[in-house]
Amino acid sequence: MNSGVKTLGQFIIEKQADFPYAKGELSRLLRDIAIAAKIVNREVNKAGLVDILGDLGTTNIQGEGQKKLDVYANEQFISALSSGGECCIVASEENDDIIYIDSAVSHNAKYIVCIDPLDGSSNIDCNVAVGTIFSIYRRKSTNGRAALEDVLQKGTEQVAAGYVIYGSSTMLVYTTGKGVNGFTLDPSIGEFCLSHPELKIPEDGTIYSINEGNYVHFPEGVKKYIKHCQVEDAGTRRPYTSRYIGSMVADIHRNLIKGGIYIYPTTAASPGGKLRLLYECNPMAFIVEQAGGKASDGSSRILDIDPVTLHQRCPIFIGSARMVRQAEAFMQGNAAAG
Ligand code: P6P
Repeated sequence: MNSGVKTLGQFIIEKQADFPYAKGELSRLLRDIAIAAKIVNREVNKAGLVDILGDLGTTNIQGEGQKKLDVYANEQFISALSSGGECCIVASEENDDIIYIDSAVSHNAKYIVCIDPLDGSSNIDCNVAVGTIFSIYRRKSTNGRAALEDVLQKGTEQVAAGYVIYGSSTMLVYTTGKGVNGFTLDPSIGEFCLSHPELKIPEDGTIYSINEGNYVHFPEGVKKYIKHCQVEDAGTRRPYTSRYIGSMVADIHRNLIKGGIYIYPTTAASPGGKLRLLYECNPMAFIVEQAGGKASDGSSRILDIDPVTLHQRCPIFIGSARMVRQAEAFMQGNAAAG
């Protein structure tokens, strides 16, 4: 291996010094997640060649049809977290209730993992990028079995968060609260290698990501913000670019690299927003804030929302700080188009 290449494992060990109180548990937990991501990546990459495409004929608590790969990915992450021994509870988009990891090695594990094992999976059958999103908390309770109260913590309490994007290449991007780093999977050695050190999102951008098919039912502020994005002033300003993949991880990852905003507001079908707070909005908000961006529900910081239920949803405006502030101004009626 090229001596200049740093693997995820080497990086995690190097950064362990950032957490003097940690005895390596978080490092091992991150490595467990990376192992499962490599296994899921192998199946995602050969989807279409094996009988793993398409629907399973079941629905999850969200009422969404489960894809075979959704369930496969969920099983892989739960298995890796169970055998790794550092996690005591998993909260997954694919499971109605929290999953207690009661294996012998995990009985006094102190970490909670909230996960969307395969986000955007409706895109799998048409070969569009999909992702895994994870959020890690330390349990609050100090004795006995961890419980739902240990899971329902504010986003500000996260000790780590990350995503895997299974796209033209497979990347793992994560933060432990000390910046954001991106690792690209090198299939020739089966390792995630540091490729995007200290990722920072541009302060401003000209890409907006939103499903405009829901325009009629958008809040007025969102409609005005979209018109603001489309304004063309001869000589001074070109219209923004609209990019919407239908896979949150892919849209937010592109905006992280190039600058931009991703918005999933309230809609007729999702009056409380579509994206889930614990395993989609909070982890992506932690990452984007750590990269210098902003994430709100249109008025309040995502990370400050007090969770009440496991699968609760919220509207989300996330990306370049100036764009999110502008969208919030429209939502609060304090901005004019143009
Ligand atoms: P719509 C995928 O189901 C997802 O949770 C996000 O990844 C994506 O951005 C959004 O929902 C797409 O939703 O309603 O635009 O198809």
